Amino acid sequence: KADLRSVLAEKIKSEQERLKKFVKEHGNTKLGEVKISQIYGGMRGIPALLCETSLLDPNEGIRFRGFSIPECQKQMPKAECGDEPLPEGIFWLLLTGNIPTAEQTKMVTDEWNAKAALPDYVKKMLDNLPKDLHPMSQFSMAVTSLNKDSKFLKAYHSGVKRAEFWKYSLEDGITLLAKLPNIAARIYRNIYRDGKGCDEIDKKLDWSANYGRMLGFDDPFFFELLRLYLFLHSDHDSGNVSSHTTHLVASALSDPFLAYGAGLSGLAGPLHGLANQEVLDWIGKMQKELGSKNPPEDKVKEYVQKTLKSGHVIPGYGHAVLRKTDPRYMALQAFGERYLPKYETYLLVKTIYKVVPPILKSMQKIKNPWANVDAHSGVLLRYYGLKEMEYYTVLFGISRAIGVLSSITWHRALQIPIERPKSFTSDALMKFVKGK
Ligand code: NMX
Ligand code: MLT
Repeated sequence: KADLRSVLAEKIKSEQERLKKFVKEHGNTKLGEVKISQIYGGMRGIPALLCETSLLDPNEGIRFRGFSIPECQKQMPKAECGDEPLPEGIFWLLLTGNIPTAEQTKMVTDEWNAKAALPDYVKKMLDNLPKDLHPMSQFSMAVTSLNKDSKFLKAYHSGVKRAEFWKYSLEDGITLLAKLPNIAARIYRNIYRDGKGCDEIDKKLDWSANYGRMLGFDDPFFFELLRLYLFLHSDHDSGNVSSHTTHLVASALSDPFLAYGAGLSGLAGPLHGLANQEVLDWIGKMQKELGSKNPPEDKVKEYVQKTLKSGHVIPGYGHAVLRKTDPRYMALQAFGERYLPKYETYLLVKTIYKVVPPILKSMQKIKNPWANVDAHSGVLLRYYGLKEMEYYTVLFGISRAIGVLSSITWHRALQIPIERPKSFTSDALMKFVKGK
């Protein structure tokens, strides 16, 4: 029945020794070379980051501490009447590397429930923001503002030793995760429900069910979808924009609230987390223009071609690392097949999956023609009545916090220094090439 803090402290102690030895022995081993094209190409493929929590394989997709999505679905603790992993358990897994017991997972749920309440100043700030300010801007502001009571910040200024920093970062991470559903639900109710609804935690429920309830829903199948959603988006190695931004900011020893506030701003970009909003918007426009909720394949093909011709990307398709269909897409697709197989927009998502890859494959410049997670998440939320597309990325943001806050704790435990890669001017690169 060991608790999270003591399990983690043990793991950190042994990893500190193991990794110190590893770097001492192999610190000079080369992993690759950097080409000039990579400097101009978003650093694609440059092996440069440490991420202990998950590993992304271009063909297989993500593994969380070595466990694939189906393995997590099989082995992780579930809610009483659910089949999907509890995100609280994923937090335990990402932090410690071990699959928790049901009892250990419940300890996380209980702690998050106990710490969920928002300070009055955060509530007031959210209640006074303009309703037409994007939910992601509101989300990032609320997360940033929580740094007023950061334990890490306080510890840093009171002279706590560097070796102890991770403990205070962990406390901030737990506090933040506990409060995220409350923040997110308040934003939703303020924008779409005139501020009405509950913000009280039901201590008998898990994190996802409480979030669903605070959003104003009571369907247990929707709660199950939230568990799946919040599990799937939790981590995607550390090179993606939201994780890398969070790491970069935290490497300056900014506290976890500041770091994740910045990460959320990156997640809000249309090429990253905002794509789930864009997908449903694009599908809605297609349905309107073609005059059908589930248009035939040839019409969908024409619409896709038209989108590409107008210079837009097909949202939900392609990926900087993946070279096959995202297994997160497959997990969401399996959920759709099980619970809403006849829903017309779900059927259209299936048609799009049939039509888009061959078209993108024929455009040589596109490295990955396959669907990513964002191609499927929105349609499921919509089916259960969460129809406000502009809000979708907030769910992604609640989930991604699990991974990046675990990573901050590890980076502090391993005392990874401030990130500061070298940059060049184009003239300096030309001079370098001439001198060779
Ligand atoms: N539709 C049309 N064109 C595309 C697509 C797509 N789905 N994906 C890539 N391309 C283009 C891309 O814009 C680039 O064109 P150009 O050289 O003219 O600038 C070219 O193909 C080469 O891009 P890649 O090297 O294949 O992809 P890259 O690694 O640069 O970008 C994404 C990855 C994900 C940003 C890109 O595939 C994309 O814009 N997809 C649509 C948006 C999306 O679904 N984003 C969500 C990603 C997942 N997430 O959750 O964050
Ligand atoms: C993510 O989950 O962060 C996205 O798939 C983007 C990425 O990995 O680059």
